[in-house]
Amino acid sequence: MKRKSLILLPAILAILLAGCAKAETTVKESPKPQEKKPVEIKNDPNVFPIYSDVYSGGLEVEFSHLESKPSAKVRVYIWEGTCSVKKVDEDPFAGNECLSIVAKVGTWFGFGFHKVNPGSQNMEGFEKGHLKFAIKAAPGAGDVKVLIKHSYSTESWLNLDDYGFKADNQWHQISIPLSDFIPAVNFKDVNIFFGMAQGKKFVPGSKYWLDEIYWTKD
Ligand SMILES: [Ca+2]
Repeated sequence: MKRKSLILLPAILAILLAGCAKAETTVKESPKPQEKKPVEIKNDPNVFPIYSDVYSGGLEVEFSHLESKPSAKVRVYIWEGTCSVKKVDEDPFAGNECLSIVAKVGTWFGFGFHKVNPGSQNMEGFEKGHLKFAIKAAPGAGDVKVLIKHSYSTESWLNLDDYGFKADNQWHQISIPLSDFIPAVNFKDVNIFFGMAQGKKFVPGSKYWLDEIYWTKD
């Protein structure tokens, strides 16, 4: 009798282990309910928010395709209708909302936060600072580059590959020294605070999310 039990033991263990393994693979997280959390608004003289629902102290922004704010000092333009830009509340990097960007079919896409009324801003004091933002990209999305436009018509672009961009469906906080932009930014006369376009490779339908875009003094 004892001998029979010993022979059966490995078989029983195998069945138990198989049961455990199966249980692990079928576990699913239940979806979290969407709820608006109160956001503690921060104010930091070293942070100039371009798009944020966490930091105050920025300029009024109008998304020209979504709303009309005649008093706005910054206007988001979608260049030649090449993408959609929407405010969404799913999985923001911080606060309660972020931007969802989807490239349309075509050969390129881009959009930017343009200074308006008037079309120029003196940003002296940010020479040693950073352009900071969080970006998430769906797997398969093309790479992207970012723009600061200054001196009325000078465009300084930087490809994000060197700054931690990955199309892996995860948020990545990017921090670019403002002194890295070439040609060097003329801080007295900034016309576009932040622009984004496809980098080396355009993939129609690429999906991106952006959140918490700031210029910082440090
Ligand atoms: Ca946010």
